[in-house]
Amino acid sequence: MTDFFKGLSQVKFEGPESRNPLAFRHYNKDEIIAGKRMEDHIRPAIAYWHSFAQEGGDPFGGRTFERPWFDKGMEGARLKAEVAFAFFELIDAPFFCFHDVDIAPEGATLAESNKNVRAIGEVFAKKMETSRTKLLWGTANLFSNRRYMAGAATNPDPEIFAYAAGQVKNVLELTHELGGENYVLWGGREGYETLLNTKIGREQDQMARFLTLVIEHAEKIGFTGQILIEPKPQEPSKHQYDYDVATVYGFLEKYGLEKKVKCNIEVGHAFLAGHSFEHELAVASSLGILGSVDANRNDLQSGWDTDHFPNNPGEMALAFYYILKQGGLGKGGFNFDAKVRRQSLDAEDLLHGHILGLDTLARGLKGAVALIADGEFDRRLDERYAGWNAGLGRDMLDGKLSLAEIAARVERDNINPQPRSGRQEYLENLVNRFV
Ligand code: XUL
Ligand code: CO
Repeated sequence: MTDFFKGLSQVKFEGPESRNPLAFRHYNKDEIIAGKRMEDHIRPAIAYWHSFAQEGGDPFGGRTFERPWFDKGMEGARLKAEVAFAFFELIDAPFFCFHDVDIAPEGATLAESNKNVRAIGEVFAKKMETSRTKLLWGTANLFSNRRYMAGAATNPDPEIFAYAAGQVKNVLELTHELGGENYVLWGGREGYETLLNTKIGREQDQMARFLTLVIEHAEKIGFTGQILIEPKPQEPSKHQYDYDVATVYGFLEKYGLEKKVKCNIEVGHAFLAGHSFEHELAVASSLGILGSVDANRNDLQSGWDTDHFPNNPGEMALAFYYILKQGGLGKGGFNFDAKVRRQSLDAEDLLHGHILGLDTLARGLKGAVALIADGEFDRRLDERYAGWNAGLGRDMLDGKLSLAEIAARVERDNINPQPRSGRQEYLENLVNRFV
């Protein structure tokens, strides 16, 4: 048992009027909304790294958090697991996510590291027999250790590719054994700092080979979860190969993997790519590769991936709009890839962060459901494109007319189109009614 959360009890829904700071005001997991429990729409997950491994450091100073499991090797890792599952219960989380190095210390060799990860995996398996918290996804950290400074799969040294493969095999198998519903590959340092020492085409071939090996192994062991790539444009490498959803799709298609892999889209990463979060979701959904979400936000002034907890229900409403339109995230969910700030020292701060995130998602979800139920938003979108449903529009789209025939039609019918208002502010007002 751990007394890390001494004095704290499970966070409950108390409604918007509640003054209890350790209650949900909007997140009501069992509320049926658009035919489904709220929790089943959101499928929220706790990120092991940010909540239990993060130390509160920044480039100007080290650790601010004092956690009784820090610097204590495997004994510390066991205590950390104890604390993590106690937290899952306090916040009533249906899912969690982890990297191998978050859960267990690295050993002197791959075999030793993997053994440590497996030992904590056994602790998880035991805990999961009685906990309701399931595994949303597992992943391997192929970016922190110095061996990966020039990338993992895209490293010029094939032995590093091989080492990374050994790490991924272990975490993929553990993810499968723990019933994980997805396996995530974030590019980490798969990118480059300078072209002066980099062969882009060669590195992308390596990356595709690595991904193919992962897919093949997943199939071999009977893993039926989603394989997800998490796009990010920069940080840590100056140029990341998984820049954004469109770039990832181009990569997948080039190597024939677009039907096997989807995207895990992170709010802050979208923003760094110069996109809005909903843009990335809309693009992914239209390409059939919207798989899961990393929920957070960036500090808008810093231009850095700050991983704050989400606090913008309007942004989340537009996100949920695209998710609901494609019928949900399926096996995906909303992983809180978010950390409390370095001054947020106390155990209860972890609860405040997640309450903020969950209440924000709940408000976003409700807003999107109301927007869709109202119908005007969708109707206006349909009306804007209605010209394509019949006549000239339909014929051009169906390839029934050549360029010359279209040109002749314009002259024959004296077509002289008049611009129409895009009604942006009208639509912004419309959305505001529901968020
Ligand atoms: C890094 C990031 C990662 C991935 C998992 O920016 O988002 O935590 O989500 O490796
Ligand atoms: Co992430």
